[in-house]
Amino acid sequence: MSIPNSAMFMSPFFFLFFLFSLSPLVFSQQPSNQTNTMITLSQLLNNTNSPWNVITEPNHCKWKGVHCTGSSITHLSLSGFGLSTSDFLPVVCKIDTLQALDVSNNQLSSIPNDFITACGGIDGFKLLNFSRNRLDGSLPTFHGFLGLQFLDLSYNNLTGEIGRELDELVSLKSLNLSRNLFIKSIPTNLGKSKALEQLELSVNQFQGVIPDQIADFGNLTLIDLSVNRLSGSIPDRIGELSKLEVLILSSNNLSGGIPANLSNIVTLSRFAANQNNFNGQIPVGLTRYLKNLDVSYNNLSGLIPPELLSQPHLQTVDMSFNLLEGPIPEDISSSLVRLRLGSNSLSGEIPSLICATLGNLTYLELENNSFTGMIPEQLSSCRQLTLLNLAQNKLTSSVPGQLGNLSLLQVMKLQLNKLSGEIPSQFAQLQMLSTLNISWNSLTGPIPSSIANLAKLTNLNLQGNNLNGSIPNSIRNMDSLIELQLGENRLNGTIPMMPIKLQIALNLSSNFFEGFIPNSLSYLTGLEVLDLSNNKLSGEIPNFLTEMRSLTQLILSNNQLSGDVPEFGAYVSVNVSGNLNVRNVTAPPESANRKRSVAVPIVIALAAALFTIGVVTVVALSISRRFYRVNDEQLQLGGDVPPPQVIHGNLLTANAIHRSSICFTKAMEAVADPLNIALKTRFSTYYKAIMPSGVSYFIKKLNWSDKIFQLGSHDKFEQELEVLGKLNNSNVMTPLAYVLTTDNAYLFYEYAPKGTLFDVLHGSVENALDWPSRYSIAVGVAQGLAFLHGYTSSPILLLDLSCKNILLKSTKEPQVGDIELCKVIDPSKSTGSLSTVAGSVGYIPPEYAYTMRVTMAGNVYSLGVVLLELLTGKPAVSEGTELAKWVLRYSAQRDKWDHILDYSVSRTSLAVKSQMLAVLKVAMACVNVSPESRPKMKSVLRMLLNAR
Ligand SMILES: *[C@@H]1O[C@H](CO)[C@@H](O)[C@H](O)[C@H]1NC(C)=O
Ligand SMILES: *[C@@H]1O[C@H](CO)[C@@H](O)[C@H](O)[C@H]1NC(C)=O
Ligand SMILES: *[C@@H]1O[C@H](CO)[C@@H](O)[C@H](O)[C@H]1NC(C)=O
Ligand SMILES: *[C@@H]1O[C@H](CO)[C@@H](O)[C@H](O)[C@H]1NC(C)=O
Ligand SMILES: CC(=O)N[C@H]1CO[C@H](CO)[C@@H](O)[C@@H]1O
Repeated sequence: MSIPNSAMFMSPFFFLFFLFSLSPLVFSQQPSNQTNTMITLSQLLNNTNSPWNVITEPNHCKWKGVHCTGSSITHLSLSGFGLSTSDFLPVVCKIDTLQALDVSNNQLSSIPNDFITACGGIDGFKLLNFSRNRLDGSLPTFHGFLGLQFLDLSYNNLTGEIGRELDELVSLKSLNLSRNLFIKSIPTNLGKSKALEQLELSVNQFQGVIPDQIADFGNLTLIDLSVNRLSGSIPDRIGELSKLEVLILSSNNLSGGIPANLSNIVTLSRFAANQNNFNGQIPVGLTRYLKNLDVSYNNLSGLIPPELLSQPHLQTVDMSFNLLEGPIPEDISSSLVRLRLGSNSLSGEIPSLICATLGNLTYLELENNSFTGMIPEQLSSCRQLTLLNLAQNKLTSSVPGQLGNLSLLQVMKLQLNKLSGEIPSQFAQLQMLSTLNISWNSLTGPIPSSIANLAKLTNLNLQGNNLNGSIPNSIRNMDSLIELQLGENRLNGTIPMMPIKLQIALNLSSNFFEGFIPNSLSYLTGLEVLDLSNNKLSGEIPNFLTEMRSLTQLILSNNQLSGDVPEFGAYVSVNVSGNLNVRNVTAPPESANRKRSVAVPIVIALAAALFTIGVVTVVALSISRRFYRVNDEQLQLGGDVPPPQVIHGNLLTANAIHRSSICFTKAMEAVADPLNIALKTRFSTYYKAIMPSGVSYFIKKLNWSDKIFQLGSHDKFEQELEVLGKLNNSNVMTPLAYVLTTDNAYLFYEYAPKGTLFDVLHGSVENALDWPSRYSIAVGVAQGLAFLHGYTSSPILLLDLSCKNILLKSTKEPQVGDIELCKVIDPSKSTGSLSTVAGSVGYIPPEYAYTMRVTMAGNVYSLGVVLLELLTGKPAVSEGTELAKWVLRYSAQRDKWDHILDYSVSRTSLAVKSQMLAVLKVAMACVNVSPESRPKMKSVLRMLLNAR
C-alpha cells in the first residue's frame, strides 16, 4: 500500500493544513496520525540507546529501522531493540500502511490479542517476524491478516499442538516455526488457499507420521522437518510436489524406503534424510535432478545404482554409515565436490576414472569399507582434492608417488590398509598438507628427509609399519608439527632434535633407538605425552623431564636406563618398568608443597626488594622486559624481574568487596614471580595473588606476543571484556578486572582453591571424588555452558573446554574458565587447522578437522568427554586412545555398559550405579559423531537433572 489511505486526506486538521499551506513541502510531511503514533512508540520503546529521538530527528522516516514509501511507513524493524514488554505492539497497528514488522531478537514473551485484532485488519500487512524472542505458551490464533505472506516465529519457546490457528492466513507463503517446543502432529491447516511455499518446522518435538495432506500444498518449494520425532515412512504423495526444491528430513525416526518418485521432481535440488532408520535400496534415478544428497546414518543396503553418481548437477553426496555393498560406479560426474561413502560394506577397486575429466572433487571419503587393489595413481588428477580418506580398507601395493601432485591436499588418511613399499619422496610437494596418517600398513624403507618440507604438517602418524633407518635430522624444521607417531617400526640411531611445537604426543616406542635421552627434548615445553618405551635407550633418566610443564604421561618402560627416577608432579603418569637399573625413589606426597613453602619467604623478600626499588630506570626496565619475554615461565628466581609495565587497568566487577580488595600493583608483583604460577592451560597461565586485604585471586595471563591472539586493538578487547564482566552465573568464571601491558593481558578471577577438575579427578588416588560431587560437577558445568550458549545477545562459544579449564571452588562447585578465548584467538593465524587450536586433545569433536568453525555442537561434544571422565575416572586420552572413541566402541554392547563406569564409584550403591548409567546415556548423546544429532545444551542440562 504505497498510496496513503484516502481517509487521511479527510482529517480536518490535515485538510486545513493542506489548504493553508502553499509550500510544496507539505507533500513531504507525514500524515499526522503516523507522526503521533511514532512519537508514542518512541516513548514506549525506552531502551537505553534508543535510536528514536524526535528532538534530534523530527522526520521519523529517517529513524533507524523505519522505512517509508512516500510519506507512509511501510516497514518497521525493531530487531535487537532490547524490548521486553509487548505493550507497544497494538500501537504499531495504528500505522495502517504497514507492510512489514520485524521484532526479532528481543525478549518479548507474548503476542497480545489486541495486536492480532488491530494488525489483522491491515490489508497490506505482508510480513511478521517474531523470531528469537521468549514467546511461550501456545500459538495464538490469527484472525484477519488476509495479506500475510511471511510469518516467522522461530527460536522461541512456543509449545503445544498446532490446530487451526493459522488456517485463516490465506496468503501465507512462508512459515517458520523452527526451534520451538511444539508437540503432536505436523500441522496441515496452514491457510485454506494452500498458497504455502516454504514450511520450516525443524527442531521441535513433532511426532507421528509426515501427513499425506502436505502434498495438497502444491506450491511448496521448501520443507524442513529435521530434528523432530517423526516416524513412519515418507508419504508416496510427496512426489506430487512438482515445485519442491529442498526437502530436509534429517534426525527423525523415519523408516521404510526412500520413495522412488522423488526422482520425478524436476526442481528438487537438495534431499537430506540423514540420521533416520531408512532401509531398502537407493532408488534408481534419485539424483537425476539433485545437487545435494545426504542419506548418511541410515540402514540403506544393496548396490549403489550405476548412474547415481554420474548425474550432471550433482555436487555433494553423503551415503556414509549405511550397509551399502558392491563397487563404486565407474561413472562419476565432474561436477561432484564431495563424495562420502565411509563406513559401509563397499568393495572392489577404487575407480580410476574418479577424476577423469577436470573436476571439482574436493572431499573424497571412502574409509572403513572393504576396497581392494591399488590406490589408483589417476587420483592425482583430482586437482581440487583437499581431503582424501581411504583408511581402514584392504588396499595393497605401494602408495603412488603421483599423489604428490595434489597441491591443495590438506588431509591424507591411508591408515589401516595393507600398503607396502616406501613413502614416496614426491609427498614433499604437498605444501598444504596438515595431516598425514599412513599408520598400520606395511611400509618399508626410511622416512624421507624431504618430509620436513611439509611446512604446514601438524599431525604425522607413521606408526605400525616396517620403516627403518634413523629419523632424518631435518625433522627439527617441521615448525607446525604437534603430533609425531613413529611407534612400532624398525627405526634406529639416536633421537634427533625434535620439532619445538610438539604437543599432542611424541611416540617413538617399539623401535631400536639407542643412546641417551637427549637434552634437546627439554625444549618441548608444550608436549603432553612422551612415549620412548621398548627401545634400547641408556643412561640416566634426566631431571629436565620433570620441568616439562605440559607433560602428563611419560612412558620409558623396557629400555636400558639406570639411576634414580626424578620426582615428578602428581599429575604426571610415569612408567619406568622394565629398566633393570632404575631406582624408584618414592617421593613423599607433600614434597611439592614443601618446596613451595621454603620458597615463599624468598618470594616475599624479593617482592619487597622490588617494591622498595620502586620504579627502576627506563633502560633497565626495557632490557629486563625483553629478558622476561624471552624466558617467560622458565625464569628462575634470582633474575631481577620487575613487574610488567601496566598500560591500562580496569575493574569490571560491580561487587564492592572485590573492588576494594583488588590491587593492581600487588597483582603485577605476583605475576612477575614464576613461583606464583598455580596452573597452566593451553593458552594461559594462572597466578595466585594475595591482596593486601588477605583475599586471594587468580590472575590469568594471556600472551599478547603469541601470534594466534588477535589483538585488533586493545579497545576491542576491552569492550569484549566489559561484556564478559557482566555475566552472572555461578558456574562461569567471570573476569572481575583486567590489566593490559605491552606484552600481556592479565584477567582477574575469584580464587578457586581446589584447582582444576583435571587435578582433582586424575591427580591422586586418595582424593577420588565421590559420586554426589561428580554429579554436582556435571550439572554445574552443564549449567555454565547452557548459560553461555543461551546468552541473550549472542551465544558465547568456548574454544577449548576440557577438565583443565574447569576450576573448582569446592568439590561440588565447578566454574567453566577460558570463556574469552573465542574472542581473542584467531584460528586462521595458527599454523594448522582449526582442530589444532580449538580444544585440547581428546576433547576435539571430529568435525573440527574439516568444518573450520567452532560451534555449539562442538562444545557439547567436549562436555560429553568431561562427563565421560567423571563417569569412568579415565583421562580424555589414555594409552593413546581417545576416551570418547573407546566408550563408543565399548558401548555397542548394551550389557557391557557397567564396565565403562569407574568401579570404585559405581559399586557404592545400586542407586549410584543407575544414576551413573543415566548420565552415561547423556554423555554418549553428546559425543555423537554427527554434530546435528548431539542434543542442545538446554536438553543436556534437562537430561542431567532428570538423571537425579
Ligand atoms: C489516520 O488519521 C486519519 C485522520 O485523523 C484517520 O481518519 C485515520 O483513521 C487514522 N488512521 C488510523 C489507523 O488511526
Ligand atoms: C525456554 O524455556 C526454558 C524452560 O522452560 C527456559 O529455561 C529458557 O530460558 C527459555 N528460553 C527462552 C529463549 O526463553
Ligand atoms: C501457486 O503459484 C502459482 C504461480 O505463482 C499461482 O498462480 C497460484 O495461484 C499458486 N497456487 C496457490 C494455491 O496459491
Ligand atoms: C567447478 O566449480 C566451478 C565454480 O563453482 C564451476 O564454475 C564449474 O562449472 C565446476 N566444474 C564442473 C566440471 O562442474
Ligand atoms: C517496551 C519496553 O520494553 N518498555 C519498558 C520501558 O521501561 C520500563 C521501565 O524500565 C519497563 O517497564 C517497560 O517494559
